[in-house]
Amino acid sequence: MAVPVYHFNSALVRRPATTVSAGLRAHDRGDPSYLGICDEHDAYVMALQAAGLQVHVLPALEEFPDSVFMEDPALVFHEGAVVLRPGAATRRGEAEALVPTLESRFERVLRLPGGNVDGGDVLVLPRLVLIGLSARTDREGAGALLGCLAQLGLRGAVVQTPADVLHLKSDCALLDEETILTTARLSRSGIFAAFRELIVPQGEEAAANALRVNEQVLLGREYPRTLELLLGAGFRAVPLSTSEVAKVDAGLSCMSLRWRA
Ligand code: CIR
Repeated sequence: MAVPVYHFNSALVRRPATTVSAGLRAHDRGDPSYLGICDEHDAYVMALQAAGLQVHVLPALEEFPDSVFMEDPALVFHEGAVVLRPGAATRRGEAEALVPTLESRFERVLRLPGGNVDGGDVLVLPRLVLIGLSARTDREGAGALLGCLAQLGLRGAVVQTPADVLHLKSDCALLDEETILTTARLSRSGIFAAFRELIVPQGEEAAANALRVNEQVLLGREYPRTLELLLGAGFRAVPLSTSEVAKVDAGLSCMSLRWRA
């Protein structure tokens, strides 16, 4: 049987920059505190290690406030890596900065040939990679990414990220081979019709940015009703604080690149 796509043994993370409080955000809820984000990041790294991953910690990039959200500038798979072109101008240089690290770890490192794609818009499912069009990911980039995926022997499909939602994975996470955690607004699009869907309770939409890693599901500590939902469905949920990263529109999937080496 194929290894589940949420089974990993390796991860890359990047230390938060002291400039992180200047990170991009759609609505102002106050600046996050640098030390608060460091605490959340430390706990996140420990949770990945506790789940069995070897975590390689890259140094902070002070010139890029959002660089701790290192899922956005690249994609990694067992089959190889893809260097992306983030849709926000202030984040473009994060991709180039990752190239030497990726080249030292992956035999195949492809580069998105055109358009823009943020990794947060890419959801890896058991037999398909979904690419969500959003304010950060355009049609040209999604088309170019389909080509890169094909080169790696992977199949992709393009879907729509809901309006006013930063990234596709702001609103969904794969929980197991047949189950997705998602918001009501994304569920309505029908893209997960082939799955069993667990819908996050109203008011806890940001909880959908969860992360299945091996036997555990990392979940924002701020979402008790979603925690109950996951525990009730038999998942081993690990609550982690995300209140500081949430101030710059981030959650648990954004802070690492994960793969099975
Ligand atoms: C941004 O707007 O790019 C960052 N402040 C947050 C990125 C979060 N990344 C993600 O959802 N994959």
